[in-house]
Amino acid sequence: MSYKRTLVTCALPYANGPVHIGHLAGAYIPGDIYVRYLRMRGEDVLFICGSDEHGVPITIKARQQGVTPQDIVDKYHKVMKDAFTGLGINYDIYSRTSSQVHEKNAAEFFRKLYDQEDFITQESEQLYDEEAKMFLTDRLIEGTCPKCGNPHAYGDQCEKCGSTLSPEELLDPKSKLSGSTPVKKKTKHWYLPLDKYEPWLRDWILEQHKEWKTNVYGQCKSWLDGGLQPRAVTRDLDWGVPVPVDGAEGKVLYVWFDAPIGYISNTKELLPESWEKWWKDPETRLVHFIGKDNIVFHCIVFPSMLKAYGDYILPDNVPSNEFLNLEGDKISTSRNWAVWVNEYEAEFPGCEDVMRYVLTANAPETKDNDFTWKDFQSRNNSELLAVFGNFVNRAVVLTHKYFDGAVPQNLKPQPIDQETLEALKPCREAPTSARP
Ligand code: B3M
Ligand code: ZN
Repeated sequence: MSYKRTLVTCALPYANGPVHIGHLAGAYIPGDIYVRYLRMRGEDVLFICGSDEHGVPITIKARQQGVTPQDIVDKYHKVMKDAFTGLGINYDIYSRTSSQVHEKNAAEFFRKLYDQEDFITQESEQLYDEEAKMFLTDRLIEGTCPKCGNPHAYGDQCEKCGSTLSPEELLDPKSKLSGSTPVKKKTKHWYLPLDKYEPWLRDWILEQHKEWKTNVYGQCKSWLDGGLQPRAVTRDLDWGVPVPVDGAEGKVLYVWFDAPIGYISNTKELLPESWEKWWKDPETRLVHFIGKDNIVFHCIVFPSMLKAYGDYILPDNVPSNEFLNLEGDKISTSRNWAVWVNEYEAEFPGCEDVMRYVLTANAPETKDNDFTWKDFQSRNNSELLAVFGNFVNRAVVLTHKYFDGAVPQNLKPQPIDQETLEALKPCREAPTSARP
């Protein structure tokens, strides 16, 4: 398949904290390198990102700080946007999912699937906090993990042993809002029946995309082999895109339903007239750069949504890195164990490329890697300064000393020069796609 243009997205970071080096190494620097490469080749490329401003963690943070969710996202949207700019990552647009364009677009997307009867509804009993008078989403419930005994497991996942959980499985569940023991209460939600898409997904991913990275392909295969279940796309919450149908008061779109639509909304905001060619023309190549915890949403859930909608293209590739640890320990926002990009930029002004270099040289491409300041220091001192800096310095000094500061014609090529020039010849003649 030959393509006319490439649409590159980087995962929309949650606006509940600044961006850290793990985010950079996982998705943002690889995405930016790829886009720089395409731009250098003169290809038609669009680079889309933005803040993901919905979801429960933002409401929790707002509650903790006694401010509104809007205050939180306003603050971190700016912090993240500036951090990316400081690092030389130039998105064509860095917007936000609280934008009007997005609210309208996400609601319209839901409405179309609703009208086409692509959703099913289910009434279920969910945990309710009688003190806070709120249904508790998975992340608002904390309890003991039944698999490993971690007392701080969330209603959807245990971060210690990595198990996927449901709130009912937690031992001794407590509401994170009030600390009270939640009770069960009935509520109705809309679900995307992923099981219906399973045969199609199996063919599309497992047969047609064997070239995807091993970690991405492997995760998809294990989800598919485990059997897909209908997934709720709405939540009982007052922060998010309101569900645009009757009988859905007090409900919003689930953040993982609206966030990927944000890629489309941001394209629409930037190019109100011509956005469709980037999303609906099969000659557009769509590539999502993400972290490995986002694989299922980008490879299984979002493609199913796009397929259901009808006329969207699907991602051609979804490159995802593994995790970067910090000094041997998992990076954690809640434990404040991270190198925050905004702080790094403030403390090491002008050294943005050093961080880019270290995170690229040490990229967790096939396995989790470790970032240490010792390694940062030695890569800076020995690789960038001693090897690269010295090479550039010598070349410049000697050019000044012997050739009046102008690059000389290579009048007497040595055998090594000849060999190099010969080796380069076929590259020049080959079509660009075959170049190394
Ligand atoms: N905000 C998760 C994350 O920042 C989520 C990505 C959304 S991409 C559409 O890792
Ligand atoms: Zn556990």
